[in-house]
Amino acid sequence: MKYKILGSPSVPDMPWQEKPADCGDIPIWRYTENPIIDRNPIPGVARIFNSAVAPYEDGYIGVFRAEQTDGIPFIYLGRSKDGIHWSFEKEKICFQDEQGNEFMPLYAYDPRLVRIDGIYYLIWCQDAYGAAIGMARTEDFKVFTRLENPFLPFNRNAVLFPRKIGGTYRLLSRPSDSGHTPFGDIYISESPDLVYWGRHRHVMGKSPEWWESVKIGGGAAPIETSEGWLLFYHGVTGTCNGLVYSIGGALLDPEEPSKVLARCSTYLLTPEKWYEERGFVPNVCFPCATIHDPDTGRIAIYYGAADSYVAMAFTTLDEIIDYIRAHSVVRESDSEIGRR
Ligand code: BMA
Repeated sequence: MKYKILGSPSVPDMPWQEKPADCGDIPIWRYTENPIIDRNPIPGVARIFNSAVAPYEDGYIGVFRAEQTDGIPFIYLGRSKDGIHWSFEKEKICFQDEQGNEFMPLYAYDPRLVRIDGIYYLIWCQDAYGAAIGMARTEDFKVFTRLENPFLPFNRNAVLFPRKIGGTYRLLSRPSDSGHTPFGDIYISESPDLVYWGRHRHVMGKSPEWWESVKIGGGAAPIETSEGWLLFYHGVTGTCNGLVYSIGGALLDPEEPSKVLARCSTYLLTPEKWYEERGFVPNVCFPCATIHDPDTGRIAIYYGAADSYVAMAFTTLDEIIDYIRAHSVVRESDSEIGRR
């Protein structure tokens, strides 16, 4: 292995398939049994997609965007022995506030899950008189304590870094509008305590590359590597038939992650398979999590497909970093500190 994954525990039994011979130039290959979560997975839930997982105890745990049969999304907890076959709790996660009172958002979608210093944090999109970021912590996946919303509306696609950098928590987000948002760049904010957020910086914007020319948004929690923070994100293009969501990749500066070190000018994965092209919202690949193993450099990417399914794809750290660098175009708005 040329490069190293830092700060993450070993995951010796992580889900994995070797790269097929016919995978072509692109260094990401899909799991052959995709999608891993099919329609109508639990009574009262029509679709699960855009969801996040993490190693936990002797298996895996996850927080899942579950679109109920009334059309409203909430977050459900799921458990798996192998990271591929999941069983779900029958009821959506019920949060409590810091005083112990029950808290249920009006809706909740696109959750991310990250462990910092032994505590798991959930970050998602919810209503705060407009689409905004919700946040909660849990230590045991039984009690979920809702924290203050980090930002004012409108904002979506929040992704927390898995450790403090320079003594502060860091959160990527995508300021947006109240609808389907025809614009959007990724920003980063800092907090000493996960309550007060500031020092907002621009990280990277939509680009002149056509596949990400409408908007971009954070995806999986960044992976700390010897080469910088590896970020899988989504990039969106517009067509006469609607938006198309692809997966992109970038490397951010280890100590000042508002600076982009490398950014792949081409997509890493774009809708091509039936479960990506056909569904409730066609042509969506929306990454929300990775499982990665420092001992082997293996990375499994979990992504929502067509707002209908969860799918997986694989890569290795060496392959993905070499590919991102070989195809990197970093523009001035990516490489400066992002403060105007
Ligand atoms: C975005 C979010 C995602 C969704 C995508 C495509 O705005 O709502 O949850 O996957 O649109 O519909």
